[in-house]
Amino acid sequence: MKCEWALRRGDSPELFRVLGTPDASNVPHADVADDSHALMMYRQMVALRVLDERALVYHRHGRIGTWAISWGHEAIHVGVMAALRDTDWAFPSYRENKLCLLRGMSPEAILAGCRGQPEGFWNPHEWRVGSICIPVASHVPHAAGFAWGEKLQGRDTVAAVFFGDGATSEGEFHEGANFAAVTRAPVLLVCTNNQWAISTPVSRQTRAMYLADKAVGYGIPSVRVDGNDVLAVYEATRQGAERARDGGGPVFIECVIYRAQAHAFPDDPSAYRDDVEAEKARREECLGQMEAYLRARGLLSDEQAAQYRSEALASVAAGIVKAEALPTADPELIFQHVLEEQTPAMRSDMERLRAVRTRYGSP
Ligand SMILES: Cc1ncc(C[n+]2csc(CCOP(=O)(O)OP(=O)(O)O)c2C)c(N)n1
Repeated sequence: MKCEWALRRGDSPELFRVLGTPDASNVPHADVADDSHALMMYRQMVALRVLDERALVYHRHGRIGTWAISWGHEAIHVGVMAALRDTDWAFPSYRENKLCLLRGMSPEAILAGCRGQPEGFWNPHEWRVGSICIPVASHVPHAAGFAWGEKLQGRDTVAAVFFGDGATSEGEFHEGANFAAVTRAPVLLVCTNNQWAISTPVSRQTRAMYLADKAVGYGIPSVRVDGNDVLAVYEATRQGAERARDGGGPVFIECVIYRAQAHAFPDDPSAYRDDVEAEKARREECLGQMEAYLRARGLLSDEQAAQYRSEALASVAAGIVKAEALPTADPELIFQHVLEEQTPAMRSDMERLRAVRTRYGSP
């Protein structure tokens, strides 16, 4: 199954799919992933879904801070990571703070990060996952520069950078994409088009017909993929990575979904979004599609599905207990390890924090 890499779009808007129809009743032969590989991807999607569901509860308990919801984004996170080699790198935005889980990091570390504890801030070299970037699109140049550097040093590493539809309206997306194209850096520009940048719909972000069209101006081949179809995301990434590794330069992969949940906890989408649309998206979400596919092929039983869920639940439950047992972080940490030397503004902010703590007590 080949996806069509177009340098000129507009006339081929169809989404690349492997699973077939959204309810997966039309199941094609999987020439993409073997059975155990497909099951592994499903199991990873369950682990991410459970982490996300539990994070909502922990947030409401006040046990973690802001959490960027990934409900419905699992096929993109798992499909991309499963197609990379362990030596390849991923550059996440705030919504991909759980990518390290797919490389073997514990839920404890991810949850500790959401509690402001230093144990949650991983060493990028350990997991080959860059630090989370909160400023939208600011990590696209990081990925482009990193991949170019790897190429210059004769390594065949590929970098996948994750960002949303809103990020394609930011200058740093354009600088990073252009730089990657010119240097033929082995970068996969993975755009999650969930159709919302918080409360701003794509129609109010751009006049481009498709986000994939934005790659055209930079000479970057692109593909539009059904982001609810983990096998399609996997296959597009695999082909894009192979191309990039062979010196073909960057590709742009637009994964199309609909953000059926809130932007983050706390956010109330009912203020700006039609819930009928969201309800439809919830029925078509990726985990259900993969589950239907595996069941239709006789690869997944009720017992197996229940076991994957309960092992994920146990792991996340243990993770929050361990994270809560870690020492509370010193708030002054936010001023350290940012720049080699503190700027005058950082020093004065730190002094103000110290004054507040002296007056009202720690932390
Ligand atoms: C440079 C910058 N501007 C504004 C913000 C505030 N902000 C946080 S998330 C967000 C929306 C981003 O939407 P999108 O790129 O589509 O990603 P999604 O959250 O949907 O995954 C905005 C505007 C920010 N973090 N960084």
